[in-house]
Amino acid sequence: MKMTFRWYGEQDSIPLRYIKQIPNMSGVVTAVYDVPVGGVWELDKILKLKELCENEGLEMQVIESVPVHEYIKLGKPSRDELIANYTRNIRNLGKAGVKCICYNFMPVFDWLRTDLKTKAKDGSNSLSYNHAQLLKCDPKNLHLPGWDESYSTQQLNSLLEEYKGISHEKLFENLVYFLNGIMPACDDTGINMAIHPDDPPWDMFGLPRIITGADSYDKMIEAVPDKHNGFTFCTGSLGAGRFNDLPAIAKKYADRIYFAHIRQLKYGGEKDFTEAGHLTSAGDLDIYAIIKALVKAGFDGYVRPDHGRNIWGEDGKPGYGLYDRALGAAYLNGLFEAIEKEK
Ligand code: DNO
Repeated sequence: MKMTFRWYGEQDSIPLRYIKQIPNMSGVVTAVYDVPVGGVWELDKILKLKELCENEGLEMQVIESVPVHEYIKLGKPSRDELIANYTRNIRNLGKAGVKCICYNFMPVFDWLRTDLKTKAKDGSNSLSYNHAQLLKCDPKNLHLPGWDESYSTQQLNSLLEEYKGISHEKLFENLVYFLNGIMPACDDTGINMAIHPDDPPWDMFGLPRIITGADSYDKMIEAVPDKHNGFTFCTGSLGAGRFNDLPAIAKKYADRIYFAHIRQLKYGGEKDFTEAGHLTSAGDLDIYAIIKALVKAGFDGYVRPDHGRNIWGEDGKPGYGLYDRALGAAYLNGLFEAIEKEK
């Protein structure tokens, strides 16, 4: 495995040098942030970003994310042009030595939480999700913490309107159409596409969510068997669905898991959860069993510690501060070393 760390580009408050100082850090996971969704990432922009990383001794082999335009998810006529742009991005990223692209296919919203600073007894804070609270929100006038409010209320309303005609099946068909359009570029460049699961893995505000567990993985492989069609195995996203057996998923799909986001959850009510420190003992996911299943099944992808708490007085980007993610990386390094040596 290769240990990596998410870095939000030059606007990130965490310097690359600090990331490099975390033991065993091979590189960062980053993106071009100043091109609107659907646009083309010019090669020189990508190379500049790569140079920044390499100057600090870090690789840039994983991109998270190249976002997918809503019109591709909706299957609108302009999708062909947008898919052609996406393909150009894949080819440019390939020229820069990128090996893996993380993306998602969630309509309108990415990950959703109801609180970004849930305080624990020890004074740390973390993200949490309360289903009853979410149900009280009006999607047409949404002010959820952390949600990237990239749409005006009017744009959001018309998007929500358009999604009324999109069933789970239709959304899945549109995903397959998209994948078939980009696979030739992946075959040529060797880039692996790694879809991120829906977070949390259930429908939101009546919008369909289709990447929710093992069944979705089976469907995707069956529809697009190309080896470059693979997964970002996110323990927190899949784990929020109590129906998911994470070690079993890790074992079954290890050869298609190109990227692993490892984090911990503490369950509350039936659908509620609070994020926690990475250790198995800190929550309800058996991180040890998950890593063991990955390693034993021959997993050889990229790993990153996922959301951390804010600790030691840090007031970092929710989920993406330095300290707790660095502790997470150290813990994961230890688990991997122990399990690999025992193999
Ligand atoms: C949240 C992240 C997601 C992820 C995207 C991938 O912390 O894991 O926002 O980057 O869903 O496209």
